[in-house]
Amino acid sequence: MNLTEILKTEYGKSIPACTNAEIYSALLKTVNRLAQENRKPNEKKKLYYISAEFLIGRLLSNNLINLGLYDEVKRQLAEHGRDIGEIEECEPEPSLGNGGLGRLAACFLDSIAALGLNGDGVGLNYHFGLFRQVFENNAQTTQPDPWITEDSWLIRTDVTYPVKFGNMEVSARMYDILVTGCKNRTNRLHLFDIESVDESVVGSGISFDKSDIAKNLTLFLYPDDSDEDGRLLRIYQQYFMVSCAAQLILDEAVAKGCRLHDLADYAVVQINDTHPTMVIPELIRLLMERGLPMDDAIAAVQKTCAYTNHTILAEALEKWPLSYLKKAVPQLVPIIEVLDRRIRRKFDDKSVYLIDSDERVHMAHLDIHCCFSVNGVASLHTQILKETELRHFYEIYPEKFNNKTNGITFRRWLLHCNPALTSLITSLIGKGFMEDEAELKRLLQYRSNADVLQRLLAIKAAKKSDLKAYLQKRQGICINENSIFDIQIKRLHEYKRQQLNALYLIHKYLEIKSGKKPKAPITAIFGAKAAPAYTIAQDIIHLILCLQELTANDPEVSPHLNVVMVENYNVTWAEKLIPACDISEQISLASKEASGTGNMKFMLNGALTLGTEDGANVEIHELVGDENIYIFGDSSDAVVQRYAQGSYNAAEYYKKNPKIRRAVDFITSETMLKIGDKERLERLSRELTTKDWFMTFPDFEDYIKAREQAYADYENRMEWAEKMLVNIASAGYFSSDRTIAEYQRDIWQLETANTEEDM
Ligand code: 26Q
Repeated sequence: MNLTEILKTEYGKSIPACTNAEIYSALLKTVNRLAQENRKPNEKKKLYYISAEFLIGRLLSNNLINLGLYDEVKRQLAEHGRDIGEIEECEPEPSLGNGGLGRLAACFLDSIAALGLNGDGVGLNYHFGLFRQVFENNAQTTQPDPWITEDSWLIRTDVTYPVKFGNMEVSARMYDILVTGCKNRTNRLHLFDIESVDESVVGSGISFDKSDIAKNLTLFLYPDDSDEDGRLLRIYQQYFMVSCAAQLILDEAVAKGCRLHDLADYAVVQINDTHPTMVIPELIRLLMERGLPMDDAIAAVQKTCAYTNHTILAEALEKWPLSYLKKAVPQLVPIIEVLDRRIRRKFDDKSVYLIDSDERVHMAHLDIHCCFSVNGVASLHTQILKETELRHFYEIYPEKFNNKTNGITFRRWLLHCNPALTSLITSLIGKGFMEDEAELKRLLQYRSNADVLQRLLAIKAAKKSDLKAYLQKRQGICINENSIFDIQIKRLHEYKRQQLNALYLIHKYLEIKSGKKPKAPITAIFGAKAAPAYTIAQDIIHLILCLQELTANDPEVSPHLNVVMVENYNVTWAEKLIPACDISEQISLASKEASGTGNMKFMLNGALTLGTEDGANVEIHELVGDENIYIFGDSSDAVVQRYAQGSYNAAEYYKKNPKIRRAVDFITSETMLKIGDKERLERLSRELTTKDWFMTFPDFEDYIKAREQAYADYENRMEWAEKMLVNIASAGYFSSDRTIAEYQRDIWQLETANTEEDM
């Protein structure tokens, strides 16, 4: 590829004469042209990965890497004094996801294409994404986050479908984003939109007329823990998405000669959490409309659909009032009722019915009965599903349950975000690990090689100084690059326990004020968006922002401890934060985090995990061993038991433990009330002392101990570097290429050129 030539044709200008935006635009067009020229194999069977979220991040560099052009483009730019990093900054990041589940879907698309599998994503084209987070007066405010600019990766197709609701019909159009694989293969992410969408119905912030579905359907992605009036709209969105998906699936299958009975030979549908569940009754309905008897339609769909569960939090399992479904999608209700009646006849157990006694439809139940595969996303998570949460279903369908431990794409989370580390690894063990991630283990031979360990530390130090510069530029915040970078970045949720981290920081602040200074200075960094209607989550953000102000302005404290919260945390931020991290905070209440995937990205980039035995932390622990991770807190068994007995009493811990009391009392101290909002701080303090539903108090002392141990170990730089190396070397298992190979082997069974050799 010759950039000079491309720019000459496009603008009649040389590289130095073009603006960053012009270069970005030309590269985008070139990448899309090359990707479209790639092989378009039309294998018989195809995977449809349906998801309400695809948190794809910026695409330029990722696509250049996948097409094998990145180094070349970077070199040509550099020859003319241009920096590819600055070109990247022109790209707006689409915020088409809340967090882990959406990012997982994006990593999976990357790996599906990389492994040469015939699989496309199906989702929605939210014009304003989730929301853009802006801090004002130490609180989160929300703005629309438009990302569809003139130079967009979206390609308008001529595929359109009608979608009928109870009271109206809309017209859908399909837009595509190309998904580049590394072996000359291009898959697609299909994002459906309504033709009648109207961006002008958005008022101030992210408020808009929720009733005018034909205009607002694809404006915003709903935050988890959504408010009541958004819930009906969420059903409209879900049905719109799956009706388009179902029509696409049937059209493509029929075009390849499918007889409807044999749908499963042409399509496999992966249902990403319960959000796309209505694809099941919709496919049944459409098959019947095309002439299949109901029994045959149900049988065909059952052989086609597979379901992934991403949560054990009861409150996050979707249950839609039947009355909502009757209003929005009346055509599905008779089908759901028939399925429910059959289940009632077959099983004498209320806990597995589709429709409960309050007339609510349990979407997960519909998935488990009507899919041929049900999987959890980490080994502990799958075990908890089998033994507790979905026990009754596991007894009925043991053969359906399987585990697929999550993974991350190394192309974005190592090659792209940490080129220096990538080239160190390559210089030591070659490029083989890019194809076979297990080869990373070969790094272990260098665990006592002082030169290698020094280079590892130097790369980390360089990434820390890059982050310092970026934070200065973006937020005008100055951090000390010689401090320990201790980072917690993820959606804000009580079960993830950002409040536990904050309590530690208060504890540390109070120690410093009383003269006990830490050996090395500490920079505690947070990044998190919170659902606007989730009050306590907003209060926790407020607490963190107050601590940021407090530590920054106290000359006695700031040389030793700083708290920083990045604004509008997203994939782009993650790419800067993760390579710079020393300590990765993975401190959810054991049993609550299904897997976590940030934990894997940190590990791969040489951060050490400070975490509970939860989600994939358990597997990280097994892989690196006790010496190379900091594990604390109650086990998931103990937690499950404590919930079952209803025996937890936060007030008692508060009363009996002076460390807890001092830290909690500080939240509503004079010092804090001078900075923060009384109502917010008091509500948060009350929540902790009277409820503490996610049990921060029982883990507090152990957490302090583990964190102090990590900070003490950090002092011995060579031993620390060895721990870093062991983490990197052990991260191969968490490649999403491995995860996708398992989905392919156990669930999808798509034909590949050389199926035997691949596995
Ligand atoms: C539901 C109903 C109404 C509105 C919103 C929602 C909703 C939206 C998003 C419910 C859940 C989500 C997102 C869940 C999620 O991100 N789960 C995470 O999935 C990751 C990938 O498997 C895991 O690693 C995380 O542990 C899990 O929390």
